[in-house]
Amino acid sequence: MATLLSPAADKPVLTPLAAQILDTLVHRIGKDEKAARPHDWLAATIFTVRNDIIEKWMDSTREAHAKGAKRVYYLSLEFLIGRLLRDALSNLNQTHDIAGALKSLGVDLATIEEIEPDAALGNGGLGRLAACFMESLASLDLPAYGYGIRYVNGMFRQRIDDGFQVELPENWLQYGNPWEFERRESAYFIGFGGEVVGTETGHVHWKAAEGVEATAVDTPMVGWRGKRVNTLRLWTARAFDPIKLDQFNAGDFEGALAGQTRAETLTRVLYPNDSTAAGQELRLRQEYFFSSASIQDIVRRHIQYTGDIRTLPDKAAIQLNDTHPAVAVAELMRLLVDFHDLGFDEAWDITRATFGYTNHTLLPEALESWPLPLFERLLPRHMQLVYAINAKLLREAKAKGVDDRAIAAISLIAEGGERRVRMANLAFAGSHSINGVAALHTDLMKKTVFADLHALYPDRINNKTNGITPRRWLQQANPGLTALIREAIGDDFLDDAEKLSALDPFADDAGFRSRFASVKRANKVALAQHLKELMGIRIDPDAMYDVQIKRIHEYKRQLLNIVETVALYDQIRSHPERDWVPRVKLFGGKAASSYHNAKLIIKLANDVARRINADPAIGGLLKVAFVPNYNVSLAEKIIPAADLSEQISTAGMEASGTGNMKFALNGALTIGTLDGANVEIRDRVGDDNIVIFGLTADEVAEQRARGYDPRAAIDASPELSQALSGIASGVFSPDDPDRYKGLVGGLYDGDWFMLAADFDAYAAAQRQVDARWQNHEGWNAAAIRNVARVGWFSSDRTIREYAKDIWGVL
Ligand code: B1H
Repeated sequence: MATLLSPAADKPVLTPLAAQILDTLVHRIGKDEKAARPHDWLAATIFTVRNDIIEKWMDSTREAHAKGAKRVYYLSLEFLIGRLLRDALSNLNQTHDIAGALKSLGVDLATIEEIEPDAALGNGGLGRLAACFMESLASLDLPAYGYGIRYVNGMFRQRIDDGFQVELPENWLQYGNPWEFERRESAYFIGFGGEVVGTETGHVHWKAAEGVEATAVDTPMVGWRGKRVNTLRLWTARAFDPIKLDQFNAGDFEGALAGQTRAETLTRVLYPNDSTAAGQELRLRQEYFFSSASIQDIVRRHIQYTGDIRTLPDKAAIQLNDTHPAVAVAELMRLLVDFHDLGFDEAWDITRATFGYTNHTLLPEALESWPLPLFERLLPRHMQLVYAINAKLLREAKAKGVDDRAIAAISLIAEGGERRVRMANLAFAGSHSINGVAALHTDLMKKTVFADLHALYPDRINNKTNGITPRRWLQQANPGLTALIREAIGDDFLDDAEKLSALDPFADDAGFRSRFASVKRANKVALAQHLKELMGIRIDPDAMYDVQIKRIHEYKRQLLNIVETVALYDQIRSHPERDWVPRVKLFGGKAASSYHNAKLIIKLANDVARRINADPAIGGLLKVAFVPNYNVSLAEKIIPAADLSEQISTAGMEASGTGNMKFALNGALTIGTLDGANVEIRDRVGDDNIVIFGLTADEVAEQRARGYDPRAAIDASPELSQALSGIASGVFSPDDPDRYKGLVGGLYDGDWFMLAADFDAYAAAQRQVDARWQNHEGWNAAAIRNVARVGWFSSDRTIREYAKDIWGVL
């Protein structure tokens, strides 16, 4: 090392930080400067930054312990983290120093940041929300743990082959993961199957037939300004007795390793469904595996700190991220009753005081329920407890005069047909707080899925409108805009996003508008460059960037956007003399591998893009692109460059949406329905700064009840009829003219998502968007007002509300 630090004639002296990175490269990675590849530099940089983080991490843990603080536990089957290096550097205010140190070593920080793999342990909004929450919990200095699964293969990588989605495994751990710490000492036995037996003491005991070991793997979660570092604890499965020595010695290598393989299967892969319950046995095993490990860990920590299980609700708040961890309710009951000798009623009070449950969807196909025989076979003791909980619940309801219909709706067991365990009802019954994720969604929860439970427990349902972390989604993703805002209003907004409101008057300042427009344009140029490299497409930064990026789902209505694109294409061809606004339509998103229509919609977007982009008659007025492999890192590039944000779900179906918030914060205007958090975005930015169209949730419900006739709606709209018949007749799929017959036929036959009902309103709204775009000053003023007025959608605000109203930690 001494030679490296000494001023050689041709080498500048290294700063201590640069020397540290180099030392890490040599002694941890085992490479010298010459042999080091970008991944080696990335690892060396992360290991170096980590040292600082570890110290803050230990401080945070010690402090919470010393204070006897109540801890928040966020249980989630998904954490869609993305990359961590830029986030950690930015939150620690080390970006400048590390960039400088690397530069002196001939390494470009941005280049190595770009090769860090995304931790994509989630599907979409639900998983990303969990990641934003982890960041905000640390930023607000709240002691908290995230609990989940360390999937070896997270979200699949999407390739587009000839317009079709192909799913490939994403091996995010292939170069190792310098952020994680395996904790072999924190390991728990997780049982499955077997039977429940009585003991001499009158207790019952679950004798599991098989078991795996859950081992903790910890990742530090750094808060803003490095205030606090919390733990994301992900469980990995290993065979309890990895190599059975006797079998091994007898030469049965395969048999000896079979248990290991079976155990590892548990944490191998994330189910790639968004908004649909998977229903397979492996999924229930995953759910129980991570719920049990987490609850055992929480109870162990509590006993270690206090020695008294009865005070658990004073020291632990456990939040269930949807029903995926709902079996944790039964698991805590099992530990309290079977291992801590509490009576059932006392255990139930403790359980309910400890848990909160967040509902994220009303879609019937997403509401988890498990066939009773499967649940009983895998978790016989939990089945008994579910029955006991149900008996208590239904007795309470009966005593309050609830009628038989409502009793059936409240029951944890769905009768009629195959009997099933209803996880949402279990989560509701086992929690003192049940929250929705946007005002409209919470309102609909009370009126629909939980109507009867709500009538019985009217104080439990509450709203917590989602939020996003402004560190990742403004400061890090959009440094240009961040710098401009700092110049205008100072730094207060960096610590409190609601202070962005000070930017409001700048919408009337022509000089500021012009600088704002320059920042947006620079972001568009950068995106154009990226997409050229990524997919060979050329897009004009002076065109309007009109973006719909999110999971592909019929209720999100990418099809409405594509069909309108086709209609616009027809219009431009018929009326080339009109003053059309040049548009680039960007689509991105993954379809669940088994979701046929979603995959067909991807192919249609690609078919439409190919045809339109190759048509010289369009003269560059319209460009369409489907960006492959949409993920968190791509979102960070696309959102700052967007002009128009497409949030066009059928009203009543998108619980909240969070992409809508990210776009508005980056100065895109929203075209959207009155769905999810769009409603609250409109309330804050004002009617003049958003384009709202279409049926309301009430009107959707009304039309469906009345018997909605899509054929009539289609026939009434010449534009829609023409676009649909073009698509159905193979104009965009000459190689397979019938490809979209079924998809279009489905609209005529049912159109559950009300595409036809909303089409004309949507097309008209798009022409209104065009008109607004023609007035550049007006557009930029509205965009600035969006930035200034959506600070409330910071996840800091959301977490503060959870902390006060649900967890009792603020
Ligand atoms: C949301 C899901 C979801 N809601 C089942 N529900 C899943 C359901 O693998 N599964 O079985 C996975 C995910 N995800 C989303 O949550 C909502 O659709 C969004 O509107 C909302 O913004 C987001 C965060 O609350």
